[in-house]
Amino acid sequence: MLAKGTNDNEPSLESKLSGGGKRAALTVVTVLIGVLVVAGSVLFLGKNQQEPAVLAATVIGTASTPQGELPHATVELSIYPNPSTSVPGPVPVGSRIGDPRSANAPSGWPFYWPSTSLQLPANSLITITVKQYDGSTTVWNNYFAKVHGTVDGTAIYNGKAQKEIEPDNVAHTFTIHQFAEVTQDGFFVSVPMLAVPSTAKDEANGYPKPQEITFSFITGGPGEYVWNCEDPCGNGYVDFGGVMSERGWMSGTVTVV
Ligand SMILES: [Cu+2]
Repeated sequence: MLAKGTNDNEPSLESKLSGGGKRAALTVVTVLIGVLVVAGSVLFLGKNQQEPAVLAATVIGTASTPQGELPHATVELSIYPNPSTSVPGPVPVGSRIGDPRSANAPSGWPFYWPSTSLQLPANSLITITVKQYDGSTTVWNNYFAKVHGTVDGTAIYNGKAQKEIEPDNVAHTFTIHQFAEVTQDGFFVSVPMLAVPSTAKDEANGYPKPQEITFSFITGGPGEYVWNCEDPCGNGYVDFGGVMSERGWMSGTVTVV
């Protein structure tokens, strides 16, 4: 019975070959699918991890500075607590695929707008004006509640020059924090962004009246730098994960040309 059954069940050479052929074909198809998935993911992630469109400073003339008469350029930024119909916010990047926070993260993540990729002219006075619409997150270190690296050590908060703000009134910071490469000029600027009071009511655009922060600094020679928010507005490890490390939201590049 066993022998008969075995013989009966023994596949013919032809079917063995076709079975093996099927398996081989299946293996090839499986590998091909894998290759396509990986290639597709690389393309997708690469496309989606590109920096946001560059926001170039507008040269408006010259200005007298402690370093003499220099070209003067301005940049206008906003910080929003969440996207809206009027402010769509950054496009989610591929790195968040599979992240358990991805389902609800983008809508509740604050972001700099319209871009986190800034381009500034070299050896120039740069004035950045920020309309800040977000609430506070207390900084871990009061160093980041102070103004560093601006022309006179101050930033202007709603028309008033200040060297620092209350640590628990910091919403975010704009900090060009990267240690310069040996071929680049040193470049460190850090300005705390004043928070909107928690009692502030939303206006017609869905956001409260913003705080206006203006600060000026002088660029050196050409170079590639990185800026980051240093106020722990994210999640994960000491609240520096999530949005804090996300290009397009709370970190970006400063290219001096
Ligand atoms: Cu932040």
